[in-house]
Amino acid sequence: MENMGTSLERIKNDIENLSKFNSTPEKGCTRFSYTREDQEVKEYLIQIMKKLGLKIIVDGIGNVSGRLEGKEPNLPAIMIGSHLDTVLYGGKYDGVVGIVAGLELIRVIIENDVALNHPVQLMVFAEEEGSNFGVPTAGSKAFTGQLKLEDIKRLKNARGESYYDVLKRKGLDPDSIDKGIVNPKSIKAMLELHIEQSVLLERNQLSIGVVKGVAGIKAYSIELVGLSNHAGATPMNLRTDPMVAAGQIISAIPAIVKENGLSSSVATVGRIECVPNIFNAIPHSVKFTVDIRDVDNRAMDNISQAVKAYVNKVSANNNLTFKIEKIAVSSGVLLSEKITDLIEEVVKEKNIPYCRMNSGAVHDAAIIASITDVGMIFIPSKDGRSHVPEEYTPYENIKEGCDVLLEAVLRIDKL
Ligand code: HGY
Ligand code: MN
Ligand code: MN
Repeated sequence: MENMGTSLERIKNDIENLSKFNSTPEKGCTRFSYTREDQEVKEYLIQIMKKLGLKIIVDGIGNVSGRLEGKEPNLPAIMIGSHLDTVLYGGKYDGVVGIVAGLELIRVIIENDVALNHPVQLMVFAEEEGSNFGVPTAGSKAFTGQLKLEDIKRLKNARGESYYDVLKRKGLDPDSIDKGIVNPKSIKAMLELHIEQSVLLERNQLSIGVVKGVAGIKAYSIELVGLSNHAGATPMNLRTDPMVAAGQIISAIPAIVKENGLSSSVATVGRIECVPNIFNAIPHSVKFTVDIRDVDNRAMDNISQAVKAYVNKVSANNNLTFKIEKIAVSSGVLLSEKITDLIEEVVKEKNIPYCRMNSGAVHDAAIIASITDVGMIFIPSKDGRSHVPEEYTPYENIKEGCDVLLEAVLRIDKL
C-alpha cells in the first residue's frame, strides 16, 4: 500500500464544487447551518457517499455521518470529522478540507480494496461556527451529550426563533437529540484535518502542524446601560454615556490579557451594537462581545475574571448599569499523545517539514476529545488569514495533509 495516495484532481474538484453552495458568491463563502445552501451541500455530499456505498445517518441536530464498514463491523469506528458551515463572508477551506480529506481517503480505501478491520465514519458536524445561535461546535456538543434538548428549546437566534423550531422547520427531529448521543465505545479514535488559520507554518516554511492542544473559549456579551439624551444640548458633565465606558473597556482588553493571561492567550471584541445608534443622541445602551481563548483553562479564567471586574469598575465610575451574558464556553484540551505521536511518525517518515503546535481556533476535535482519542493535522494558511474571503491553502498542501491523514488511519486500524 506504500504508493497508495490521494488524488489532487478529485480533492480540488470536491472543494471547488462544495464551495459553490454559497449565499454570498460576490464576497467569500457564506453557508450557515440550517440554510438552503447548507441543506443542498449536505444533499450533494450524501449523494456522493451513497454512490460509494456508505451508510448514511442524519441525527436530530443535523450532523451527517457516512459509514464504510470494515472487516469487523462490531469494532469501534475510526472517525474523520469536521464541518461544512462557515462564518459570514468566510473562506472555502475552513472545515471543508477536513470533510474532503475524509471523503477522498474513503475513495482510496475502496478503489484499492484495502480491507480495514475497523469501520471508517465520516462526520459532518452541524453548526461548528455557532453562526446561528452563538454556540460554536453545537453539533459535536449534541453528539457527545454536552448540548441537550432543553438547551435546544432555550437557545434563540437573532430573530428570536428557538433552535428547536428551526430544526423542526428544516425537517430534522430535535426530540431525538438525546437518543443520538454517541456511545464512546463505538469510536476507536477521531482525526481532523484543518487549515491552521494562522501564520506559524507559513512563517517557518513548514507544511504540517501536528496539533498538541486545542484552545477553549469563554465568550461573553456585555451590555452597558446609561441615559440617552440630546447630543448637542447635554453638557459633558451631565452625561451618563455607555459609549464612552465601552470605549474604555474595549481599549483596556489587550492590557488585561497581557496582565492576566499567557503569551498564548487572546481576546477579541468582534461585535458591537448601540441603541438607538443615531449620530445626534447619547446612546441608551451599548452591547459588545468579548471572545477569550487559550489552551490553558486557568489563563482563560483569570482573563475573564479580570474583564468582569473591570466592567464593574468602569460602570460604577460612569453611573451605568451593566449585564454580562455567557455566549459560549468550552475547555482548552490536550489531544491524545498516542494519536499525536502516530501522526508525527507518519510525517517524519514522509520527510515532511512539520512542528508540534497548538490551535488558537476552537474545533469539533476538541469536543470529541472528551470521549475518545483525537488527533488533528494542520496545513498552512496563506498569510495566516481565515474567516475571510482571502482564506487560501494551495491544493498541493491539502493533498499532502490528506495523504498524512490516510496513512494515519491505516496505522490506527492496526492498533
Ligand atoms: O471560532 C472558531 O475558533 C472556529 O472557527 N469556530
Ligand atoms: Mn473550522
Ligand atoms: Mn471557523
